[in-house]
Amino acid sequence: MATSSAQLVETSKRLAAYQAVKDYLLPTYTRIGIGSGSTVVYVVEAIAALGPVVTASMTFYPTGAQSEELIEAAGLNLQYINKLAPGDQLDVAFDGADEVDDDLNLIKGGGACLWQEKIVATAAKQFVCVADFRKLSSQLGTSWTKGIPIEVLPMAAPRILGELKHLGSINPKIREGLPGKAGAIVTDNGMWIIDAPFPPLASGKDCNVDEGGSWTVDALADRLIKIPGVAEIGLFYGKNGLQVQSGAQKPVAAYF
Ligand code: ABF
Repeated sequence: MATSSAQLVETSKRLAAYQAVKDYLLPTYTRIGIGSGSTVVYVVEAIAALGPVVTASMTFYPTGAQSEELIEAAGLNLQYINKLAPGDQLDVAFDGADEVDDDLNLIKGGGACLWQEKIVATAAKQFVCVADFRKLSSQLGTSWTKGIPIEVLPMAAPRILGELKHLGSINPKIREGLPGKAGAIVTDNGMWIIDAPFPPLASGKDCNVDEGGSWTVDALADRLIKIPGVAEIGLFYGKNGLQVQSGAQKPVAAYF
C-alpha cells in the first residue's frame, strides 16, 4: 500500500522527535521545557518511553495549556516557569516551529502560544527545534506565508495593524477563531494575535529596507518588538539576543 503524504509528515515528525530526545535529553537533566504543537506530542511520547527510572528525577515546564495537558497525560512531573528561581535555567527546551531558515532562525506562533514559548526557550541553556521536513526554507516567509504571528494587547490592535502596513506588511490581519466561533482568538495570556505577512526575510543584520530592499530577520524583529502594544513576536532569532542574554533563544540543532 502506498504511503500517503500525511503519513510521511507524521513519520518525519516522529523520527525527528525521537532523535532529538535521544541526542539532547541527558539522564542527568532535571528541568526540561516542553513546547506546543503536534510535533511536540511525539517529543513527549519519546520522553515518556524512557520510563520512570529516567524521568522521575526530571521536571517539565510547559509553554501553555496544550503542553501542560500533554505533560500530565504522560505522567511526567509538571512545574511552571514562574516557579523557577531567579537565575536558574532549564537544561534544555524542545519545541516545534512553523518555518526554519538555514541559520536556524524560526517563525513560531501558528498555534498562538508564542509568548510563553519564547519565555521557556530563553530560560533554557539549549533550545532544540523539532520539525518535519516541510518546515525548512532558505528564507523565512517563503513556505509559511500566513505571516509572522505577533501577540498584541487587544486595545492596541488597530494602531499596530497600521504600523505593520507602514513597515511593509502585506495585509496584516487579526487572527479569527475557528469556523463557527466569531471574533478574534484569545491567547492563554488574554491577548490577540496579528498575522503579518512580509516579503521573504534575509538572514542576518545588514538591512537595506530604507533603500527599497527587504527586511532581514534581525532588523525586522528589532523593529516589531518596539511597537507599543506588541507583547511578543513569533520571530525567534539568535544574533541580537532580544531581551535575554543567558538563555538560548536560537536552536542548537533542528531535526527534520
Ligand atoms: C508551536 O507549534 C508553534 O510555535 C508552532 O506554531 C507550532 C508548530 O506546530 P506543529 O508541530 O504542529 O507543526 O511549536
